Amino acid sequence: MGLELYLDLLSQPCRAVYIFAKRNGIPFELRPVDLRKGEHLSQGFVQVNPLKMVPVLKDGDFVLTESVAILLYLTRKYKVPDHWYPQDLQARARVDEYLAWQHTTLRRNCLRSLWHKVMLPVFLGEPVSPETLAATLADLEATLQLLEDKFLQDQAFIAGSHVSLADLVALTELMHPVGAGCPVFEGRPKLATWRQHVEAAVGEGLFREAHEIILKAKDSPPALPAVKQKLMPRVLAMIR
Ligand code: GTX
Repeated sequence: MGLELYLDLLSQPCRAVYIFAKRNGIPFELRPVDLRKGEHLSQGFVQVNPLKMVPVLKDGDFVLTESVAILLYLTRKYKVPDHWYPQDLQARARVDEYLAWQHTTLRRNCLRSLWHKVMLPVFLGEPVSPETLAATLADLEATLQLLEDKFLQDQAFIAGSHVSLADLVALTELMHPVGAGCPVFEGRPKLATWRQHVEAAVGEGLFREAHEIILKAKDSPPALPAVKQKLMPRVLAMIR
């Protein structure tokens, strides 16, 4: 059996892995896992990943979780262009720096903005107080500012003049609040130009295809009560 990727493109880490594999012509079998149906909690999936999360890579008997580890595995196993994870010591360190920073900052705030603005009220039928939503969106704004000032500065891409894993991870993160209808790029010309550069480097068709689901997240039908009961504690733990 070749490479298998267990993904739901609703999830940002899954979109980064999917786009990276497709863009680099890495052959894989897609194993779709529908989070909104709770498929990641099924016995079959738990045998693959006891953490009950996507993305998961399976390469024969080797199973790997965590999107950053998966992306690095793919860059090392396949001959992908150097710019994704440059050999140059300091350019690579810039990519590592962003990948280490994003988990608890940009990713967290993008995830929270999607769930507080759209998924909790629409999909799980749980209203969010205006104060909570305002605080979430303020946190998002503060991290966007850091992305611009500290990581992007006046460069075309986070690691300099070429697109890297850092840009792919960052832009897939920003598409969460975009999917929730947040005006992430409005009044931020630097970020908007960077977005165009990253989309062009990734391929606009592939980028659009990977993000179709998140751009329609607002139209998610309400969860069935049994699914809601299973998902609710996990979602709350994830976005606290
Ligand atoms: N650090 C991990 C990575 O980068 O791979 C994080 C992976 C992760 O958070 N996966 C989420 C998951 O599988 C998907 S993204 C959030 C979508 C939540 C939808 C829940 C219905 N979460 C499933 C879970 O925790 O139940």
